[in-house]
Amino acid sequence: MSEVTANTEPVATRERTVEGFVREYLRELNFGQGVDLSRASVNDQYLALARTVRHYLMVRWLETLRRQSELQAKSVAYLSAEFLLGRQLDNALLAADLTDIVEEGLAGLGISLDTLRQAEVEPGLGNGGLGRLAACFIDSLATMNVPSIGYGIRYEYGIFRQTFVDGWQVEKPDSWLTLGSPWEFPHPEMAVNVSFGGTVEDYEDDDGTTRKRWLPGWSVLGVPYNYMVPGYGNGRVNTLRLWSARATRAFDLEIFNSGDYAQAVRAQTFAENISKVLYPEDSTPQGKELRLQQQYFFVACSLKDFVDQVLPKDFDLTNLPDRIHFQLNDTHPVIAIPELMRILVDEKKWSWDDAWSVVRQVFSYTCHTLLPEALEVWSVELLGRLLPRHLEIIYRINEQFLVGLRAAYPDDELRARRMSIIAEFPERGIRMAHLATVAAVKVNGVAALHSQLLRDKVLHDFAEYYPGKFTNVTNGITPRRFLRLSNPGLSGLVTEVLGSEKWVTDLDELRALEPLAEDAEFRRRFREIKAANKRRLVHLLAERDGIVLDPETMFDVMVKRLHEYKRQTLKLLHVVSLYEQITSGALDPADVTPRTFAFGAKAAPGYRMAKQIIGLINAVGRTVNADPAVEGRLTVAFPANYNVTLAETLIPAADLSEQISLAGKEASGTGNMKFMLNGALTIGTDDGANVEIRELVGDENFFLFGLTEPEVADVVERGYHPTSYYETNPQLRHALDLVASGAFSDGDRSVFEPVVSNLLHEDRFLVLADFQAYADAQARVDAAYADPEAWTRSAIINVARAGFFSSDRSMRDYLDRVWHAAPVDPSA
Ligand code: 26W
Repeated sequence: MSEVTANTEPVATRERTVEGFVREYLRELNFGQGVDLSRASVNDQYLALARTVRHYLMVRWLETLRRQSELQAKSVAYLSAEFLLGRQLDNALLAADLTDIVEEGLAGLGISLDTLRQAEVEPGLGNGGLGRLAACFIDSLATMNVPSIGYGIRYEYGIFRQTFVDGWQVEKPDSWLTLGSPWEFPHPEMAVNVSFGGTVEDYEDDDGTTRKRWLPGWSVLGVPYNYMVPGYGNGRVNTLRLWSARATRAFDLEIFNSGDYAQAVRAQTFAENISKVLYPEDSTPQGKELRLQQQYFFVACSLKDFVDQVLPKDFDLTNLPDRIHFQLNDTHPVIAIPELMRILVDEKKWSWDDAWSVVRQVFSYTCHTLLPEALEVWSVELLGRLLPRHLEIIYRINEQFLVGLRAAYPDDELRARRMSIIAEFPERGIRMAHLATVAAVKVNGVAALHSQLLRDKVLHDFAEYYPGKFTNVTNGITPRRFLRLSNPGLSGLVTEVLGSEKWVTDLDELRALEPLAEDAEFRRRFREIKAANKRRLVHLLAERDGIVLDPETMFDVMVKRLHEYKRQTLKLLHVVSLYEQITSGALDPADVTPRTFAFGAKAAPGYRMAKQIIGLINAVGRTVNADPAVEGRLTVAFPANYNVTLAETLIPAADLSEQISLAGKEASGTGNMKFMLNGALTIGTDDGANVEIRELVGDENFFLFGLTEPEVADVVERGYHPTSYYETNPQLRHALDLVASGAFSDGDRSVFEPVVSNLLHEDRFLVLADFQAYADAQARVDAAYADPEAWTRSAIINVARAGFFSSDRSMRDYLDRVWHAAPVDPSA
């Protein structure tokens, strides 16, 4: 067979052998990467491998696309400003079932697969929970054969790389694209135009109706970059389509016409800025113009793409609700609502009412927060300047909404003002959560407690007005990445004792492990795996950060964004308190369980208190780790730049999972689920999905502490005085005094004064109120850890009952409760 004909056949069906792979790989290295093996750098080897693997998935991708356009089944479009994907190689190998072949083939060439794995720079296109959730969801949708597409932004720079200088966070750009990004498929020929600014005018159309015409001021191009989203073990490959901004041809023409070359180039840069960088703010919107540009940019690209490219040419848009559901991941894509109105009314010339009746059937909105300051409000001035037609449309939606509202609640102007899409104070602004709620088919929270609080508090008026619109879908995590790939030891054991890998797509299968909690030999193996995972982490941190840890200690881990409501300071105060007690002689070090207190957290660059807290954690670590008085007992580890890649080694190594947010503030948490699935026990408040974790494992397998949400509300209502806790609790006082004394800042009392004084005089998140309860719970942890058999039994029960937290289950819930769509038959 000649090379030419051979290449027209699907690689996947032909070359699934070690020899076949090696042939493909060398071809890619030589002809794709342009090097021969003897001269190939690790990056060359990695890029060639990635491209080879993606060839194996290509046939399935094309097949999925073909079937999708044939079937025209109801689909889901997940609109999200963030997809925090993590590394792609391992997941692609798993999905293509190629890991063994590739490992063997590479070994034969003297290449270690593991070395190539480490060469991948993770695409960090998200801040934290919300972005990682989106990545888990598209993995589940592909694995469950749900016709779906993810739409987002291809940021040139993802979440910043965190470094520490003298213990303080310093941000470095995340240039994840510089060494090449083999997983993306750019399609410049499919670019779409997106407009901004300008004015709106009235005109009369042919049949005499007065219509609106948007005369934009400027526009940019959105270039789609497609990414494969391979399902596990089902041959399906879905698409993630991320948009990159380019200057339009108009800018190029300006270069010729105006003769002002520099000005034209500046215009180009201006356009391309839109997808330049991910905003690193998590939960405090800054109201920046560029951010609104990003939001409209990706949403407008996505809707246009769906309507003009994905739908068949002759599609009757009145049938849109049977064909698609757009899921809005928080308020970031909510501008899609007026955009679809604009398309239908202005471009397709529909009546307002016809358009509204379709629009209100195709969007649903997921809220991911309970912090009032995290709900986006765009100033009318800004929105009107950038999107004048959309502002008009929003006004009209609001008018119509308020008419209905006033009819339902006559003489309740206060309610109308509370619920209006337009806020009047502190300036006129568009409340994006209200707009979303008015237009959405369903509004969901992300854990049972969170959804309850949305109904009872944050969106109470709306829940009353629209009964039936509100629902819950508890978050989930993909078992592929967060157990099967990240914890080979435990995965292997589970597969062995369950007799198959069915659990990878049906995580409830883990229930069958439960009786083995009583089996001493199983416990021994389970413990040995945890110990090996701890050694693996110790090795990684030594190499990556020069951190020296003792794998024999308890690994007590808190990893998540740095935010006051998450209360990293609570854990830190406990460390300081233990340190203070030992060094003052109040506590015999021999009575202290040897522990490694690990932190991982990025702070938003503009969040001063969060950066102070990072400085303090590092300062405490420096002092504690150097003090012989606590050697072998207390160690603080704070590796910089916590990301998905680090999580994959850190989480499987944890003994104790810290989920200690102030009750009523953490919407769900998903890290909590990852730890549970990997056999860590949780110390946590009654918050977010912790509530559901505890319900599943029982009080005896969970270290609960702290005020409950109603208690918090009560304390705040009656007036909270943190100093009273300081005055009446000597351990707490000593710990705070030690920080205030400058013990961790070379005697300089001013360095951490802002943290101490905030805790003493404000303490918005009731750290001091929960301190004693937390310390008591930690004492219970110590007692439990002292009995390894009982601890292991609890850990096994945690794993066995984690099935509920599979993102496959979350997807089933969305399909049933929100999307009213179903998987397609993979064989059809
Ligand atoms: C800058 C504006 C802004 C506002 C809110 C940016 C990002 C947000 C997100 C909603 C913050 C976020 O990631 N929330 C987290 O979402 C996770 C997934 O549902 C939950 O598990 C976390 O509890 C929640 O904090």
